[in-house]
Amino acid sequence: PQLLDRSQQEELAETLRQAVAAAPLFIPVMPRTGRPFSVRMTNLGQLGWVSDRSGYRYQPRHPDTGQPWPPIPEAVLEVWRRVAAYPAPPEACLVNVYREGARMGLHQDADEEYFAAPVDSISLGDTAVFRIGGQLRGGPTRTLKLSSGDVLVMGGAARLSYHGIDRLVPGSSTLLRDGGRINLTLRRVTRPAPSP
Ligand code: MD3
Ligand code: FE
Repeated sequence: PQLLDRSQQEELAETLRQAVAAAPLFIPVMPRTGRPFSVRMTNLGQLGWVSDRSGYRYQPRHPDTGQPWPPIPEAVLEVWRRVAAYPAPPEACLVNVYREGARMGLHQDADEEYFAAPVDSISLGDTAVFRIGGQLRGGPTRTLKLSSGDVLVMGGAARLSYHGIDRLVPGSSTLLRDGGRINLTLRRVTRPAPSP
């Protein structure tokens, strides 16, 4: 809880505004059906997660602009170094943008080639009701609120747990002028090269 103080949150929100200007938000769609997500996304880093009619995958370029994703900001890499307890840097930073009414259904993060590194997430803006279960679909779940400045580290057995966002708590934060929530999810996608 509250790993980032208010001024760090404000600075990060401003940095993300600049990144989103270079790598515009897009609305992912479900594979096969083409049903749109209620969350808008973009990515930072060497690899970005995308979903379209052909499937889910990581790719080095923005699907609309064809440009490489902007770099992961130093302040975000610093959070990873503080909390990940993992020697190699993240390769992917998915930026999820929620407006009131947006949600994310229960899923596993399993599109990566490598699961030994944790996934870290940073929350900004309105509080979200986050749901987490075990490694099997259909098991018991519980909810947890994620507030602006909170950082969640999912490592070890939790790395493959089912999770999602039920809803936002509208008006719960003044960080973002238009309300809503931004979540950054930091991941290793590939196995890191052995270090000396
Ligand atoms: C638990 N994002 O992008 S972040 C996602 O708030 C995603 O936007 C949510 O789930 C969001 O895939 C939740 C917290 C999170 C991230 C990764 C996890 C929880 C996790 C990986 C494994 C288990
Ligand atoms: Fe996820």
